[in-house]
Amino acid sequence: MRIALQLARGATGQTGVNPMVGCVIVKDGAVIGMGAHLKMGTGHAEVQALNMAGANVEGSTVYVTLEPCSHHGLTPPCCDRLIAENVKRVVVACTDPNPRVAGTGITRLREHGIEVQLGILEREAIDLNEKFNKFISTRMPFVTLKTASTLDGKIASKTGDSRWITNDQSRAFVHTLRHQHQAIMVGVDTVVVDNPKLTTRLSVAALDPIRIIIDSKLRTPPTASALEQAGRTIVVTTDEAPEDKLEKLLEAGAEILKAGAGPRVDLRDAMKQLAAQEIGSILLEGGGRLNGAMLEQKLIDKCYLFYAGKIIGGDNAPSNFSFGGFEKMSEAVWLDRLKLEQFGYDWCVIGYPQYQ
Ligand code: AOF
Ligand code: ZN
Repeated sequence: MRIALQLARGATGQTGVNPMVGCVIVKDGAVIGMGAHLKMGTGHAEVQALNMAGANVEGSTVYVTLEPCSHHGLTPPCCDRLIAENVKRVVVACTDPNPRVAGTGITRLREHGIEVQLGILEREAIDLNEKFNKFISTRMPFVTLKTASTLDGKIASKTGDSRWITNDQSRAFVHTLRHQHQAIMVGVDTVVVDNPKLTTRLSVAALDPIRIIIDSKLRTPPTASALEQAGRTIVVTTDEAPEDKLEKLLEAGAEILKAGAGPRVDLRDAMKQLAAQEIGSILLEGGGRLNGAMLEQKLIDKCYLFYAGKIIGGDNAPSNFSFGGFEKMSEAVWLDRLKLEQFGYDWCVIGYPQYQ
């Protein structure tokens, strides 16, 4: 199962709204097949491993990190193939939260006399697919927030200087995060001030996320760097969006998505519409006001808060979470399953917001 999990992890960032799944087939003490689900629409892990094992598979044990599917999606059910091939035993790490599967895969295998053992390395397998798990059960994207601040929570100095707060090790890791998400989202102020490319730049081959800009008044310049990059850029605005600006952005290659009647973007509705376009994971990269609004609306699932060992001060210097705030300490959002990771002299606080 550990090898199967490792195979699954190899496809990080590649599977879109599908889960990462790995499979290892063992017979008479020897590994006869291995596989992973590499990309949406292509063979599932079990099928890849069965194809490798060939004719020799009868009576074998199949280790798979997710319950074999029982439904016809883009590919036929893995269960049927396992039954047809007469495998003896299937060891499963965790059940599939997809309502179209949800235990029916395991039941079907058992009904056909296949021995099923469930729950081996279950925690690892569930955590591996935290984005898929949320998307498939709620039809909302899994949103990961990344911020880079000074120890006093500032994301720029009082004059607006922000290059750089964190070190190059931290910034390199952010590109790994971009690769792990289907989309990257920023507020229009970040586009106007920083003019970021919003692409993934790693020393190894990586996938660029879809770019999402939250922009109620369509202040995104049609010449913005983000619009010049290959792939999709979605500008999210409201029904009040000025028509002339909208036309110019469409001409510049942007897609427009309207969420809410205005004057501000309805973020929850935006998330719903993005999920309907099969965007299941989003990396939110600020600025402070968008971070604050997303937090206030309970739309952030996971945080990576990078802190450089610096204090910059400035009453008007922007903060990593800029919103009205709560009145009482007891109302604060707290982070569950908190972890601390060091990147050179920077620290990253990782956790899952718990909303009250
Ligand atoms: C498995 N093994 O390797 C994967 C599974 O559209 P399809 O046919 O690719 O089906 C996608 C669904 O199948 C996905 O939502 C999830 O429930 C399951 N993924 N199942 O047995 C795999 N990737
Ligand atoms: Zn399957």
